[in-house]
Amino acid sequence: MRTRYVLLPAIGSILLAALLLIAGRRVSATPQAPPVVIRMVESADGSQVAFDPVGVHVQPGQIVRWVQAANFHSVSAYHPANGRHECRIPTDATPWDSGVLTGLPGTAGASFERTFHQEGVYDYFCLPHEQSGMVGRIVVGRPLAGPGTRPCNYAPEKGWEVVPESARQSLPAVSEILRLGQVPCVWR
Ligand SMILES: [Cu+2]
Repeated sequence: MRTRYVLLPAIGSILLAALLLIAGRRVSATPQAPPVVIRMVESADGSQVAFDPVGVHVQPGQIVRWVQAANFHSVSAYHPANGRHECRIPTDATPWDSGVLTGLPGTAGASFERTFHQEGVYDYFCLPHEQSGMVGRIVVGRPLAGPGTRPCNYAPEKGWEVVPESARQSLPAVSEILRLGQVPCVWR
């Protein structure tokens, strides 16, 4: 009888350890979705520049990596912190700005990455080429009802920079991004 009382807690501990081990394995065995790569490209005659794909749908926690394939670009969130641009990312999300990437294609300085955790729509632009319509849109999980789902220039009273017509034309519809997963740039 005495042996049983000694053994029971021991068995319990072993079971608990086994369960934790299985749980741990399960977590580490979950395949992390690979980064989504967006190339910053230029047309053959150099007259057009774009993020390609221009629209992507990712899952919360997924990494987006931008790679400079030609010319020099930035990856800058549409947010008042970035030169008083319009807020077009989820209200509580942190804005980002890569600055103009000066690395030549193929070097470490030619890429930028960011992990998106918060669901919603994120619009961003290239600082040197916003006027040329070099903008992009990312949907993380569900689009929800944040600023990125509103029409461009939705709050003129704020005095933010006006989103140029060329940029408006380039942003793919949220519904198209959700349907296709990735929307290539129009001139490709
Ligand atoms: Cu650019």
